[in-house]
Amino acid sequence: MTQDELKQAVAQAAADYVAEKAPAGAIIGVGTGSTANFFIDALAPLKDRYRGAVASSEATRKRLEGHGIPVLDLNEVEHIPVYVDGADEVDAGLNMIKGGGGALTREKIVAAVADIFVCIADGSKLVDTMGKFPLPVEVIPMARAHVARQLAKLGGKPVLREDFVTDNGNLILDVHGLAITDPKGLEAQINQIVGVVTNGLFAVRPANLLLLGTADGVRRIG
Ligand code: ABF
Repeated sequence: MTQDELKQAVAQAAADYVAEKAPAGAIIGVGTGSTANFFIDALAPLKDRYRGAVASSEATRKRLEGHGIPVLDLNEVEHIPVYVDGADEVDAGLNMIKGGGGALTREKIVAAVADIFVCIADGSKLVDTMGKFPLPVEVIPMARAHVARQLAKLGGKPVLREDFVTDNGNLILDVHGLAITDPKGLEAQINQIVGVVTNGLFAVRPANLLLLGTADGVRRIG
């Protein structure tokens, strides 16, 4: 199977899971990236069952609207039973690195509201120790150099993402060279740096379920 076929398989499994878990009329949280895009496509035929979706990025909002799925402002939504999103790396504890697509802040906000976080990924994303994928950190532009110095003190090598501005008008530092043995601790530590908006570690609120695409089918972990 190609990587896209693996992504499609987990996206369909996630749409089936949502149909099982989310009551009719529910609002679904929808993530960002190529795997999440396949999920949006799999959700489209069921769209009349749901009231709509909350999007974790402008790109996702456009794709949902392209399918005729209403997109709601999170401030008008009290309850999201399920949020489905991809990841750049995920470990056996369902901690994740996210933000390769730059949407980490909105993704973390929607994840915080959702009851269940379903991570969808092809098998290449499952790792023993996270950190090979550079950890994205969203920063307020005037704090870029300060935050970079503090991240270097933690042992990483921060690199400014070139020609990139987040949906929130901020910058991304991609931190290379971290071996993340304490994801929860590191997430909290980076959040303490003044000028950091969000970091791409999702460990304080990990996924509840991982649907992993493998050659043998979709593995459910969690
Ligand atoms: C988002 O999309 C991310 O947080 C992660 O950066 C990325 C994964 O993208 P893909 O599914 O294209 O690998 O979910």
